[in-house]
Amino acid sequence: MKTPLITVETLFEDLTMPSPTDPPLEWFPWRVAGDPSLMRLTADKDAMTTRRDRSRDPAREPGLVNPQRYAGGLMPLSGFPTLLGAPLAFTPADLRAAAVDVALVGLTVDDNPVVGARFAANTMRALRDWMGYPAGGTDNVTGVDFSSLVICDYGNIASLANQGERSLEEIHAVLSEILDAGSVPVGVGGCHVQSYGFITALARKHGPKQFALLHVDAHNDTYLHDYGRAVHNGSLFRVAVELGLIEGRDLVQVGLRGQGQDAAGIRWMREHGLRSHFQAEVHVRGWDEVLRTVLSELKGRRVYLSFDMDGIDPSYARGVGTQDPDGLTASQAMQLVRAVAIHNEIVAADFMEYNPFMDDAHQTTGVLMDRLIRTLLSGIAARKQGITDPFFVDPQRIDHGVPAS
Ligand SMILES: [Mn+2]
Repeated sequence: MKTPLITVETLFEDLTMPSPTDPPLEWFPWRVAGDPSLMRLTADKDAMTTRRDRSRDPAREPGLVNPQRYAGGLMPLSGFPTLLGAPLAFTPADLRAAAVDVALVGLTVDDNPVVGARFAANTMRALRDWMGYPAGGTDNVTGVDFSSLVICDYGNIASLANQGERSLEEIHAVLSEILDAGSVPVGVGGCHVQSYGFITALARKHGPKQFALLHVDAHNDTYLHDYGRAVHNGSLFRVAVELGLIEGRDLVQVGLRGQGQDAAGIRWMREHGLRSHFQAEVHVRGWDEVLRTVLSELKGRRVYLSFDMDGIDPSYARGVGTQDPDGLTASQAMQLVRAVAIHNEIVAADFMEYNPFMDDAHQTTGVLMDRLIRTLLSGIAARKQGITDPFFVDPQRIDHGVPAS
C-alpha cells in the first residue's frame, strides 16, 4: 500500500501546534491567530541585515583591497586572516572592477541540533595550518596552480539567530550580487539549509531548471517533516524540486547512507527522477564506475556543487554536525571535486556542515575542507587552461622521475 506523501502544498496544513491547555493567544505573541504557519516578527527584524551607510567612507577606486602587511607569510600568524588569504571585496563594484572569478563568502546560519557550524567560516580564516598566502598552491594531481584565478574574500553573510528561513533571503540577496557581477560564489561554513538560498539565486540568474546540482552528503535532504519548518536542513532539496526550481533528474546525490533513508523518502526520490548514488552502489559497482556515471549524468550542464562535509567518512572528517560511518574517503572526495570542476562549468559551490567545535585539535576536518576548496579552484583553473579530461594527471606526478620513453 502506498503511503500518501506530504507535499509542499499540503505541508502548511499539516503544521498545527497543539495547545491542550488552551492558553490565551496573546501569551504567545509570535503566533498569528488562525494561521499556525505564520510567525510574527518584531519591527527591528532586519537590523542584522540592513546594509551599512557607506556614503561617509573615504573615496576609493573600486577593486580588491589587500589587507596584508607582508608579501608572503604564514597564515594566520601574520597580517589579517581571510579565506585562503585572499584579498577583500566589499561591494559588487569591487567584484566587477577586479573581474573576480571566484568570490569566497562566509556562511553563518546554524540550526543544527549540534551547533557550531556558524563559526566555521571564521575558523577557516584562522585555520591552524601551515599554508602560506597569498592563496595558490599547486594541485599535485593535475599540476595546475589556481593563482591564475582572481579570488576574493567577500566577508560573511549575516544570519538572524535561529531564524533559518529569514536568513535564506539575505543569502539569496548576497548570492545574487555575486552572480550578477559575473563571479562564481563559493560559500564556506554554516549548515545545509543555506543551499536553498543558493538555489533561488541561481534560479533567478539562470532561470529555474537551468542548472544541475551535485549534492555530496550522507543524507538525502528530501524529507519534509522536521524542526517544525518548511525549509530546513533536511527538506531543502525536496522543496526546490517540488517548487520547480530544479529538475529532479538534475539533482545528483553522492555519499548517501546512514539514518533517515526510509522507504517513503526513497520512493519520492525515484518518482521525481533524482540520481541518488548510495554508498551501497559504490560497494557493488566500485567508486570509479559510480564517479563516471555521476559525470555522465552532469554532462554539458552548468553545475552547482553543494558539499556537506558529512558526505565524507567520519574517520577523515569527524568535525561535522551529523556524522555517519561508511562515507567517501578524503581521496575520493578530492577526486570528485577535481573531476566535476574540469568536466563542467561550475556556477556556484558551497562547503557546509563543518562544525569546528566537533573537530580535533589539529582541525583535521577544517584542513580537509580547505583542501577541497583549493582542489575546486585548481579544477576551475585547469578547465580555463583547456584541460578537458576530468581524470587528467600530470605525467610528472606518476612517472616516479623516470619519463616514459
Ligand atoms: Mn548531511
